Amino acid sequence: AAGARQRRGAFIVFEGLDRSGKSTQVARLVQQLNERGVKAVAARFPDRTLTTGKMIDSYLSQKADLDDRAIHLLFSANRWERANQILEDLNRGTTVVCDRYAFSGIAFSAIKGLSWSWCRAPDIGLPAPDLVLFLRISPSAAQSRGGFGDERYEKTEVQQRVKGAFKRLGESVEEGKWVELEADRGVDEVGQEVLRRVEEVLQGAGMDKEVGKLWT
Ligand code: FDM
Ligand code: MG
Repeated sequence: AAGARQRRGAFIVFEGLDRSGKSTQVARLVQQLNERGVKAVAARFPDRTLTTGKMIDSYLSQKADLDDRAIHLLFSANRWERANQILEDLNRGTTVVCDRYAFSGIAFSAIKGLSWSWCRAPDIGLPAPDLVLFLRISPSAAQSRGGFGDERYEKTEVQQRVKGAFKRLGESVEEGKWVELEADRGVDEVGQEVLRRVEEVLQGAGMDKEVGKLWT
């Protein structure tokens, strides 16, 4: 019909604690979609290859210290550096599967005592995910998966508090767009549920609409 536009790709975000299996599920989902003829690419935040990513990397690897607000804004700027690319991909019909996003941004900063609204502000207007898949795992189960490394935040106590912040975030996201999946299961079991949820989104009416803007 006149004016009909090509359906866009879906913006799928994985969130969860460290070691919850996000990276594994992102790679698996992209591969499965491609095998089914659905164009899909992976993304991740922080993207350590970008200009801001280098500074974030030295902060996380504890080579540099930064004020809590400065690092928060860098994480947000890191997303803004990629935002147009994500938008272009989606509008070309490519699905973008992302490992962490603004929800991690708020969760990890809010536990330091920065206010919720201050943490949200710099991410307002970023491309909004069509679906957030939260991989739920207890900090102790996550730790038993091979332990944490030496990066900042890779401590059970921090993960425990972040878990609480994520819970609050989930309650603030539009109905149906935040889905919690039990992650303390086999990769394939989790992956099957992931694929089912994503296919629902891809077949839904949302892909005929413009990409939303976060927190608006
Ligand atoms: N993290 C991640 C933040 O503190 N803010 C953010 O905006 C994002 C995207 O960075 F501990 C934290 C979460 C994690 C660390 O992430 C590095 P990866 O996924 O382990 O690389
Ligand atoms: Mg990590």
